[in-house]
Amino acid sequence: MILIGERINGLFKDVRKAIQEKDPKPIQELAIKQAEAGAHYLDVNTGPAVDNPAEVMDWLVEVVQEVVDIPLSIDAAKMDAIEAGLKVHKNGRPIINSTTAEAKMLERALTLTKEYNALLIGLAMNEKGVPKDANSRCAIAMEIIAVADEFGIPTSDLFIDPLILPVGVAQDHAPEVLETISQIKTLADPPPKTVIGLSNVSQKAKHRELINRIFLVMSMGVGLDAAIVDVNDKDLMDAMATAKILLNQEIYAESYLEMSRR
Ligand code: THG
Repeated sequence: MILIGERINGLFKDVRKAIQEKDPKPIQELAIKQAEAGAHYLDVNTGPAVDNPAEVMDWLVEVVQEVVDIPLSIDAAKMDAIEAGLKVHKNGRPIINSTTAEAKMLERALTLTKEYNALLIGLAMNEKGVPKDANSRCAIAMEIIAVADEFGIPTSDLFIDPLILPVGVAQDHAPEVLETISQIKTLADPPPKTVIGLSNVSQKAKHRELINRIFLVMSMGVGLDAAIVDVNDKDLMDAMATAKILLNQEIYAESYLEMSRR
């Protein structure tokens, strides 16, 4: 499993406050804590409440790179903000998070993917929004895969995100997302990777950690490759380690859980 740490996101109050006060400290502490917990990438998102997202993204990326040397997932709704992050990114290959299948945005994202030797997350949504059923999500994924291929981007550099929504808002989407994850693998050879923003599933719900944990292992069971998660949630990480054993992705030993922790 490719782990992308979710915590540096302006959706979180502490991060929003640090951004407003231009205080690098809390952000750098979160970066170190997630890298130490085993994150392979750190997602970096300014949050929706800033009026100069490109400037803030530039600052966030610089601040994070002062303390960790893992690559970043540059997460923004506006491609200008993503490009600002890519310009200053220096550790390995960044992830562009993300593009929809909307033609203009997709072309710009693919151009940046090439220019910065990045990986790209393509969302299973277009100008009309997120469809419910797996077949429609896969059809959109296929469009992204086809255009990426025209741009000469290897499918293995592409992540498809079926977009999981809060279970309290769109419960009927959850099984469709699982079905999408399993079908994506049949769309191309080699197939693209799959990724989800796990914590979306439990937003506004009461038993957040339990819901996250169960949906992660269900998604792993249908072939999920990567997830944007709270890598500091110990029960979540234990559930993941156990799922890897049961999926025969790691060799079982009595001490597998201790070995998975660091
Ligand atoms: N797909 C892709 N990227 C994504 C998402 C996705 N990036 C953002 C998001 N979804 C994944 N990251 C988060 C981060 C935080 C939360 C959910 C998903 C979250 N935050 C608390 C909340 O909103 O209730 C913050 C509250 C607090 O301050 O504690 O739930 O799907 N490609």
